Amino acid sequence: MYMDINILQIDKPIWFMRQAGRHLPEYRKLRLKKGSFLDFCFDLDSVVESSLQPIRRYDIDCAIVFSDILVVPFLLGQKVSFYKGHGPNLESLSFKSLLNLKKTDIKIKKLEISYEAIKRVRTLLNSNKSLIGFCGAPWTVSCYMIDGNSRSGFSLSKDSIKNKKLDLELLLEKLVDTSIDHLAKQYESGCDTLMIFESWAGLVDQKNRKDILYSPVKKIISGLRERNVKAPIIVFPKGLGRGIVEYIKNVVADVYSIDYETDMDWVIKSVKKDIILQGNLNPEVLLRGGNKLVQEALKIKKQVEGRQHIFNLGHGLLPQTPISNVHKYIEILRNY
Ligand code: 1CP
Repeated sequence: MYMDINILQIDKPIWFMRQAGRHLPEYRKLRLKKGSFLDFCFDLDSVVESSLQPIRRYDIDCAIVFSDILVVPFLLGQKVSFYKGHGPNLESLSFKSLLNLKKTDIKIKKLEISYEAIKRVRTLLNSNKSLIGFCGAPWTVSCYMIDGNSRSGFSLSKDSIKNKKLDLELLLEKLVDTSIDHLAKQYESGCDTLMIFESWAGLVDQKNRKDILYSPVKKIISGLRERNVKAPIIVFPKGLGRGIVEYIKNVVADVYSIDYETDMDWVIKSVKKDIILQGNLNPEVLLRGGNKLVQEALKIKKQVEGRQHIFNLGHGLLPQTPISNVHKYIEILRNY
């Protein structure tokens, strides 16, 4: 598919992780029409509408396809449920069963709705806006597959690095293949930019990062390039602190999203000027607003002067964030 634009062709673009869903009243209203979260994710009109809502509200530069990183285990046949207020819950399975999971035609059909939604969003989105497709990085997705939920801090997953590393690596391989397919299909359907969320990078100790974090993500990126996917790829390894610099050296991507706990000044000093960064306002600051928001917005603008940069948060937009704060932040970034 021919794309007019991608995120790197927009001057200092602005968007927010988790901009769709969560804080918008129009999303909550729409969400009420469907029962389970997955029913919502696999309903064409709901996905199209919720992906476009933040663009209509804020006229920001990028839309992200409404979906979730846990559609991948679902696609592999693991039962996934979302309970309101408790987050996701995945069927408890042994490693052997996890490794035996296979894509089923029924599940693939469901995901076709996401790809159809991407085509529809692309036709409805102004041609100067970017459309982002995404998936979770293999380690982060495996954390949910192994532990079933995030309540115990992924103790089983951490334990598998120590005691079942070979099994874990086989699971990561499986997720690499499925993620390449899923991202390539999003690209072919009209996403001009792709993002890989590694929300739980910080759980992996230094000596295992090469095998558990870097290598699977590198394989996804090279697999996509082999399939002629030309979209810029944003990676978001959250929680590495200063380890982000080693990550940048090891994983060649187009953009690195920096989390809110990492000092942007320090990252900028530590990497070459042509490394493109995204982020990293603390979502709490956006939620609270006031003077602190103004100061932080001016600070990030100054920090990235003279660099190519993507304005965003250092993690997802929080559900209680007032809409007026989001408007204020965008206004400062664009006009002050
Ligand atoms: O009923 C609801 O509305 C459920 C809330 C919800 C929403 C709105 C979930 C459940 N997922 C989503 C959408 C979603 N998730 C998007 C698309 C919307 C957008 O970006 O605006 C994206 C990109 C995600 C990504 C995602 N899901 C991540 C990575 C980013 C991050 O926040 O670290 C992770 C870890 C998930 C898992 C997940 N899905 C849902 C929840 C509540 C969680 C977190 C669970 C936990 O760890 O406890």
